[in-house]
Amino acid sequence: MQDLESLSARALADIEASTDLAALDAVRVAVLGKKGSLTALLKSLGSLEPEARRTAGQAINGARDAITSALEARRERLESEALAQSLATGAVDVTLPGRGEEQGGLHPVVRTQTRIEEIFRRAGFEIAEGPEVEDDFHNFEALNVPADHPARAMHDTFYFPDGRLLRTHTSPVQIRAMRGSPMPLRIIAPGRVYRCDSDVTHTPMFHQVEGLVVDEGISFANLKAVLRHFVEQFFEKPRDLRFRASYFPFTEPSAEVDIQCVFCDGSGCRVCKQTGWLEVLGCGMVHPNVFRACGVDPERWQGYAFGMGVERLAMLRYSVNDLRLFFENDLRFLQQFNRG
Ligand code: 2U9
Repeated sequence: MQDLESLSARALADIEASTDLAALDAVRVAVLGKKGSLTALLKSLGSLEPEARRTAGQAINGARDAITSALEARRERLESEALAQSLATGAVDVTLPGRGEEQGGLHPVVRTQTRIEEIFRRAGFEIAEGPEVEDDFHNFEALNVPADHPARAMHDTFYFPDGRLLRTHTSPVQIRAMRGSPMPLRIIAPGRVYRCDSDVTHTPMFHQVEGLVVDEGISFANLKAVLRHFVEQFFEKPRDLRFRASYFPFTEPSAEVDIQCVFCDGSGCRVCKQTGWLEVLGCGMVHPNVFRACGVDPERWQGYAFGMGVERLAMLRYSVNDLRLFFENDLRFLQQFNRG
């Protein structure tokens, strides 16, 4: 009985002295656990006479109830203290101003591509898309690029082991459109193209917008009018255009198009290398062999086509002097295109 009194007095004192839930639980285990001090007393009852066992048993049970309710009361107290403290330290001042959010923006190349698309859409063109993984027929054969043409060499084209390839221009989109829909046709084909080429002015992936118009009685004059309109819209001022004879396998005749320099208006500057002209486009009349490869009668239908590099136009529009800036994704560069 003496043991019981001192044991329960110590237990109650330890409970009161516990300052956190872990310490309190340690007290519970030390007293009421399987190997606890009170449990040991209960086990020792077996050696007593029945009368003494009953009296001692009642006393021990009474002590256990007192300790259990003391544990429970202390636990509630500690829990409410912990809650109060976490509310006090973790309080959120809802009246503080927010941290603000950075708004994302479109990449300058995408902005330029969309700008080009919109100009042609307003002029009555539809936007056509196609796969970036192409086959030899749509990327070369149907475009009158003979098997021994330098553009087919391994160093220009990314080939897959099965003979397919990454399109080197968006022209296969127009081939698919000509083969898949009735004439007339007035489409532009924007998108990524790939060439096995990488230096200061070339990246293995870049963006093109190509255009194709097929109708009866189409002439080079229609091509010139559309390109003049496009250049004026894109640079927001009328520009002189210069057509230099050139060669593409898929157009005949073909031309490269220069515009009056947008920085010096033609008087000569660093950007136009003192020539007064900037090369921005290639174009021509669709070659009869291309029509034939698409099952379109070249006696009845005529067409013009053109192509432009989106990165090149973005550089001119935004005065960017290094192509590689578009591909480094440095936020300090990119954020300049999304202010205001
Ligand atoms: C079909 C028939 C003809 C597309 C054309 C160009 C001229 C051209 C270059 C400009 C700079 C590519 O981005 S660039 O490297 N493109 O000069 N592209 S005519 O001619 C076609 C296309 C499809 C069925």
